[in-house]
Amino acid sequence: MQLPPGKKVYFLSDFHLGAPNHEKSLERERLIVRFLEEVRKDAAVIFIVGDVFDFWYEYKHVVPKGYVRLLGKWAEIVDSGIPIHFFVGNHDMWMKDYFQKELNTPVYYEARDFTFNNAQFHIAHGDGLGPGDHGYKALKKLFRNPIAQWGFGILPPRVGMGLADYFSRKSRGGDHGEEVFHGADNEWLITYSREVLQQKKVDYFVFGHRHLPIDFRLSDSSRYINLGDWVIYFTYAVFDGEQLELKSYTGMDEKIVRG
Ligand SMILES: [Mn+2]
Repeated sequence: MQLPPGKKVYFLSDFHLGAPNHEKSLERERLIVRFLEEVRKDAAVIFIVGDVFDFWYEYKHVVPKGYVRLLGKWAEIVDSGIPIHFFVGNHDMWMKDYFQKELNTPVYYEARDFTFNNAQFHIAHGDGLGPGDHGYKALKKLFRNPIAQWGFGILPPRVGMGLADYFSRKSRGGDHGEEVFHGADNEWLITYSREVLQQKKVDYFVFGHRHLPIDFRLSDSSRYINLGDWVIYFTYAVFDGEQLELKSYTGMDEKIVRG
């Protein structure tokens, strides 16, 4: 896609709405909505790169309560002609067709490549990529299994959502502590990006999941961007057709890991 002059591509991820409680989540939701309202002025496309919700499960006729401000703004933006692309995260992979039908939003479960003005983007939430983490990869397989999903779906929502709440709390280790950069050789998504680079040209790898904003130079022509989160850092990436920049909406730019 060729961007019209002055138009930009925005990327953001890891809102974890619903956590840690309704009040705190609502505060972040309002901020996200404000951000989206600002960027729609010059956005050509918006990528939402997973973990929008701390937990999401769609029943056949029922979706989780809440999040109406975000979903309303989302619909408004898409209806105005700005596409929003959604990559599911490990916290909200249990999507069915609500986002596609109600919000006219493509939903991706795997990494995907996009081209804007000759720049190649490789985008994914980032969970389960790279070496190791075999326990999680097995769990993800189970979560993606249609029979397991069906089994969960026939539980009464009170039981299902209760279970989900328990597990999503557990998977966060109780709370979102501040993450630290483990070094280029120990960051799985850097390892993964380097492997992909052996096979094809990618200018920007864009992931979420890590909850740490990272802008890391992989080679002269390739960078790994981690979008951070909207829990602590409120970070997003913006591509203006030539340059990609990682920034914090709340002025926490000095927290971005640059390497
Ligand atoms: Mn996350």
